[in-house]
Amino acid sequence: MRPMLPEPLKKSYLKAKEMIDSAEDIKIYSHIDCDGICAGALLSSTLDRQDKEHDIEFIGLDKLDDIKIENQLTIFSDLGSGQPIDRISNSSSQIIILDHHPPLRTLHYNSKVSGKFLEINPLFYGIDGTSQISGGGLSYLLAKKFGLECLSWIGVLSAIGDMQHSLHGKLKGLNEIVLQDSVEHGLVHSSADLSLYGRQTRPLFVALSYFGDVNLPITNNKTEAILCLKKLGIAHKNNDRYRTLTDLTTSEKSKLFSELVRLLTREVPEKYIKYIPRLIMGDIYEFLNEEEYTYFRDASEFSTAINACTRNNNADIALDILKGDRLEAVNELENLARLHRKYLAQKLAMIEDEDLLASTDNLQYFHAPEIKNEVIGTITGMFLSHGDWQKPILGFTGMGKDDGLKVSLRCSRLLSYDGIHFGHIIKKVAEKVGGTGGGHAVACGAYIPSSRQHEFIRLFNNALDGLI
Ligand SMILES: [Mn+2]
Repeated sequence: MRPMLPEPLKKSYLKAKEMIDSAEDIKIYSHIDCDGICAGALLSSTLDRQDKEHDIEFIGLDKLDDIKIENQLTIFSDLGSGQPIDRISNSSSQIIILDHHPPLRTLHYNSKVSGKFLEINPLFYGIDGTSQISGGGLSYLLAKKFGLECLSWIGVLSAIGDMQHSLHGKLKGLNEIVLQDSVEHGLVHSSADLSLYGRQTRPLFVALSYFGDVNLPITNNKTEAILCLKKLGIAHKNNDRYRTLTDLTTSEKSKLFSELVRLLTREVPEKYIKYIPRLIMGDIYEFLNEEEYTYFRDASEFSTAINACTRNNNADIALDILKGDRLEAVNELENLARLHRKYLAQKLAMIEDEDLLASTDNLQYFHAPEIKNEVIGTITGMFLSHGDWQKPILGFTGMGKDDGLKVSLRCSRLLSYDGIHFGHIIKKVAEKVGGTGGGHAVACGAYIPSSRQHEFIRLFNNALDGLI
């Protein structure tokens, strides 16, 4: 069944459309991550089609305090709900907030500043913002009011970039409206399939060797991955070209599925066995207007490419690509992605060579101040397969000028399937040491004072007693 927008949410969208229709000078602030860039691209494309003059800027949450509201209408997307926007706005300007993060204000605030201030947040209506709708999804629902269903694929991409599918292996809730629109318009194909990362661009044996939720014989071992395929009678090359996951026939995929189940069953403790299929099967989302064997074709790979831009402060390249301005942007993106991969590989090697990984009873961690704080999460996630998959891994780095630390946590999805939500735990522990934190069950982070790092590790370890 098609999910429906709650009536009051529909009214809010109508109101947002009216505010845009009557504005001449518009500024968009959107969050600088994959979801935020998709949200910004959706809004900017929508305004372009209405011939509305506008500026767009991608910012981190820490920069929101510094902005001045000067335009007739300012739209905040994928951020704003958690910030005191009402305090920086002035009486002559109008504000729209489209955000799915926990709100500071109540719905009631909208009516107090009637006509000037509109905050759209699914949490006002009891709709979960981590698995039911992304920031980009909220922006798409506005684009839809202007009849722009042709942009729905960007809403799908934003949801994948925001990991909205991670717990259930598929898009749920209001995300399904976005998905159905994109399927009906021939933009997206979605099906249940093997969910190894890199289905369009990575040789299959490479994709297999990156399997990191559980340490298998094939993990970080390309030779073993090729042998595994040989044993199953699955060719790893097609003439001169390496085959990718998307090249496999249905029967080859089911052979590979059974083999992965067998390998995993041997490796994981009893309590995780029931979650194994969820680890290797899930819905995949393919963009039908994109060329095959490029990373634009697959939603997960596309979102990684966008993240490579945001982590290197090049949101504009990603914006151009999403808005269809591909000529130069694709080359720039490729350069950036190459540099990005090289940087990640160097830093992974450094953590290994310098033996930085330490562990306590319930967790493992490394402290690497030379790693850029924008990529500490990516590197922590990649290092998981080099450590003990049964414990979460925390990566610490410095914050540059001030003396705080940024910490990112990653863990095997099996831990979250079993009910642990690290985003909630890290928030509590960070607050105990005077920091802030939060995020997803399997990918989250915090900012803490440097002087309290050891206390943070000790408290975190204690918080996991009996859970791991
Ligand atoms: Mn978001």
